[in-house]
Amino acid sequence: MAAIHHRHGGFCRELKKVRKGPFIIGVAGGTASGKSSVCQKIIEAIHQDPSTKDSKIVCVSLDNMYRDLGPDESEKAAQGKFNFDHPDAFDLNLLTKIMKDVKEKKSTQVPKYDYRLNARISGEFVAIEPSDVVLVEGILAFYWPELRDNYDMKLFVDTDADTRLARRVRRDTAERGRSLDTILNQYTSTVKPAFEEFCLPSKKFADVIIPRGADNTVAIDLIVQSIKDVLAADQQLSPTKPNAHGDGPLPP
Ligand code: UZR
Ligand code: MG
Repeated sequence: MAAIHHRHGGFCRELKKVRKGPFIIGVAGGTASGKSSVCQKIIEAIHQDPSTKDSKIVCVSLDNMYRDLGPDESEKAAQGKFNFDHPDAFDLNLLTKIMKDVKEKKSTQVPKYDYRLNARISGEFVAIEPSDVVLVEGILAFYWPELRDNYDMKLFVDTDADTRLARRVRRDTAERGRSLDTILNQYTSTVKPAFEEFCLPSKKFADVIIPRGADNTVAIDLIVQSIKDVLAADQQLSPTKPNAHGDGPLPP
């Protein structure tokens, strides 16, 4: 975090920790805890505030980072028997590459994913442009140290398991074309055990735990305020970048 000091009546800037790339926020939590909604609310709040509306903020979802499955695995997935909640289901190479691009403020591409087919949509990508703030959300966003170590802030969305299961049932029937039976089988056989084995232990890495997810407007407001503080500090420390009001850089 940057600290700005006045010395000898002049303007002296002292950088305690230099952060060259974007401000990266990891957002973890169990399935259907409200991770995407929390990210959406943060993005909306930053866009709505006149002082930060021109800042670039983007969300990268680990849901798009599942690896391609082999024929046997695809067959299992179609029957609701493939474990998508295990770290092995993800493409760690892709994750690492996207993280590297994001950190270096390079444009990058994230594959599109189809939950109905349990597969990436071949040749279709979402472009991620260089941004000032990057949210990285997913059940296992804190799991791999090589990913976790990039975050400047870590949020864990902590919603009760019964609330999450109720939401998951609604979402998977409405949006992912699943039967109630498949959802409940998958939940008890893989989703819940993997949550307890891989996701829940990663809560200890969180800086902020958000109970009740996106309903927790007080927590979201506090987080948004600290992101605005970071953007304002970056603005003052970046001599070439005009701020949201179009003002020039500060005098040396
Ligand atoms: P969130 N998932 C699928 O259901 N199908 C897929 O093809 C890929 C992922 C599920 C995954 C996990 N588990 O629980 C959930 N299963 O998506 C993570 N089974 O997404 O964090 O939005 O709930
Ligand atoms: Mg999600």
